[in-house]
Amino acid sequence: MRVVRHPNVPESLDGWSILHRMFRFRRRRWDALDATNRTRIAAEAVEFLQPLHEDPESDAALAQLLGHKADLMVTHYARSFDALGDIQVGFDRLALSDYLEASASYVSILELGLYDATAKIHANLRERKLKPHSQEWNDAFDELLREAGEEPRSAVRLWAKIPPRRYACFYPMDKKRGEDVNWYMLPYDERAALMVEHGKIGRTFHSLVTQVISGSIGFDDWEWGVDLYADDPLVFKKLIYEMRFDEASAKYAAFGPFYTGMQFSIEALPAFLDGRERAALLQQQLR
Ligand code: 76R
Repeated sequence: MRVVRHPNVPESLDGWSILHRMFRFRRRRWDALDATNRTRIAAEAVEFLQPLHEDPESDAALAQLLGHKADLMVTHYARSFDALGDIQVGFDRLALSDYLEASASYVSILELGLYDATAKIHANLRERKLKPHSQEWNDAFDELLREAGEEPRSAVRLWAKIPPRRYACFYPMDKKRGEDVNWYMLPYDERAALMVEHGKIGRTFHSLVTQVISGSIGFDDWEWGVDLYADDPLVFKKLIYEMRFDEASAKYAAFGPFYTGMQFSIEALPAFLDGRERAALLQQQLR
């Protein structure tokens, strides 16, 4: 997408369109249903969600949430907002929707921040003495950005499926824009240096947590969505606490509501709805 590249703005690589939906589950009403209807309604939902999970063009994942904010989080990945729209309508058409009440949602696009690469691109174009925002400058910019996006590591992360780890934590966040403390008024190099520090702390948790950062400026009420996935929920507490001391978070971050819970496979949806043994949920391995 051609836009005027301002040297103060870090570029990003953009991947999946993401829709998070949180629902309250009307368990007492569900339990009042007879077994035939429960089986039929649950099977219809599985039949809708499983192909979205298996399709390379999309993904869908479920998590049982803890606490009063919601009982079920449905995460959808798609290639476009249009496709997310179709998925939203399709889900709402399921008979299961009679037993769900939307309590929150979040719209974002998976992003890889490019503080480092953007600075390098601007330096490269300055060296080549291209006139800023001329046709040649724009073309060279697009070319360098495309190269960054084609790096195998980036390409994989932009279109990776929802991490199949048992514990999930989602929260939206902002970088502060206060009168005194304003991330967006910091010089580029300072922000870049803070992000390097942020990345260093993050990487000490590399194998313990899988993070998915999605940008939501212009789409939703906060600026980023943060999804964390781990095999042990304590990892979230340790990681997020540690980051609180890092300047990028300590001084500049503001957080929205946190949603925490356990992912389970789509095949295990009937077991979740019926409130069957936890073992039945786990038996269906996430993949
Ligand atoms: O993508 C990368 O791995 C490169 C380094 C990196 C960037 C650019 C990175 C690494 N993050 C980046 C960007 Mn992050 N991240 C958060 C939070 O709770 C808090 O205090 C903040 C919420 C966590 C827990 C986290 C974890 N990160 C961002 C951005 C965009 C900012 C911008 O563009 O201004 C936000 C909002 C954000 C927030 N980050 C990592 C992690 C972890 C664990 C890593 C290392 C990943 C790994 O190596 O596996």
